[in-house]
Amino acid sequence: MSNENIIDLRSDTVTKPTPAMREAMAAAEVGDDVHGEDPTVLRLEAMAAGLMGKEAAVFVASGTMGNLTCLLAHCERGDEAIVGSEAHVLHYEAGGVPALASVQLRTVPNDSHGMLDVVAIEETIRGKNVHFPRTAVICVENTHNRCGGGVLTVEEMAQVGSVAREYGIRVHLDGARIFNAAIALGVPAAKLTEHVDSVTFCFSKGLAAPVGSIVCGTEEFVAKARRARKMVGGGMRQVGVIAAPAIVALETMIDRLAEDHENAKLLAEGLARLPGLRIDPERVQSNILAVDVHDGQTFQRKLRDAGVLTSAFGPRRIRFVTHYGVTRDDIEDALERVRHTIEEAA
Ligand code: TLP
Repeated sequence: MSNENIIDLRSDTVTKPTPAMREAMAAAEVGDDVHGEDPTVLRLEAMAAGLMGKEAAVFVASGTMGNLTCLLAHCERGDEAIVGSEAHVLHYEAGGVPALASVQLRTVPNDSHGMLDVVAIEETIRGKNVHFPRTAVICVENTHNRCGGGVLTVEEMAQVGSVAREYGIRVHLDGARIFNAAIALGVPAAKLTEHVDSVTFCFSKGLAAPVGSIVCGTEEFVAKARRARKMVGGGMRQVGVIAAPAIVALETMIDRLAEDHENAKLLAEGLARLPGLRIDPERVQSNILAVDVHDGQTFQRKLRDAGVLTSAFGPRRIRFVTHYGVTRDDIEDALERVRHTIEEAA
C-alpha cells in the first residue's frame, strides 16, 4: 500500500512540521544555548513560562527528558515519587527515573480518566521513620495517555495540590498534552498548572513541531532542572533551529487541537457501532481513544493490512490517536476500513 493511502493513528508524535515551521527553522537566529545565548530559545522559554503561569522555563529534548530532569531536580537519591498506576513515567520511559535519578516510583491507582484518589495519596505518603524513603513528589498526568486521553479538571488538579501542600510535598505535572486538556475544558492552560510546582509539556505531539519539550517552574527550580538537563546530556547548542518551530506551534497550533478532539469523538462514535469493539464515546475527552477488543494483535494486523495504523495499550486494548495529519475525511475513510475488516473476519 502506498504511503498516501495509509491512515496513521498510532500517535500524535507522527505529525510533521507545518510549512511555517520549516520557514521559521531556516530563518532562526541562534547562539550557544548552554551559555544562555540562543535568542530563539530564550524567547520560547519566556513564552512557555508565561503560558504556564510560571517564573521560568528550560527547553529539553523530549517529554521523557522533561520528566527525568524534573524528578532529578525535585528529589534526592533514595527518595520516593508517588505516580499513578498507569503513568507514562512508569510504563514508557525505559525505567529512567529509578535507573538515573535513583528515585523509587510508588503507585496509587489511576481511575478511568487518570485521576489519583487523594485518600490513596494520603495513605501512601510516608511518615518520618528511619526505615522509610522520603516522599518527595506526587506526579500527575494531564491529559492522561493510558487512561484514554482523560482530562483532569481544574478542581482535580487543586485537590492534588492541596494534599501535597498539607504534607509539604511537591507536585510535578506530566503535561505532555496539557493544551489538549485546556482546550477540552475551555480554560487557559495556566489554570491547570496553578497547583503544581513543575510542569513539562511537549511541542512534538499534537502541536506538530518536529522535536522538543519544556520544563516550567520557579526560577530556582528551573536552575536545578537546567543543571539536571546538562547532567543527562541534554545541553544543546545552536538549538534555536528547533525552538523556532516550537514557537510557531505555540502561536498557531493550540486552538486547532479542538479539531482532533472532534475527530476522536467521530471515530469513537463510529467504532462503538461496530460489532466486537468496546468503547464508550461519552468517555472520549481529547484525541486519544482506548478500544477494547478480543484479540488486539490480530485486529491490529488486519487493520494494518487495510492501511490503518494503531498502537496497543495491552493485548486487548488498542489505541487510536487523532492529530494534525488526519482529516475528518480520513476518519470516515478509516471507519469504513475498520468496518470492512470486521465484516471480512466474520
Ligand atoms: N508518549 C508516546 C509514547 O511514548 C507512548 C505516545 O506515542 O503517546 N508523557 C506522556 C503523557 C506521553 O504520552 C509521552 C509520549 C511522553 C511523556 C514522552 O514524550 P517523548 O516521546 O517526547 O519522550
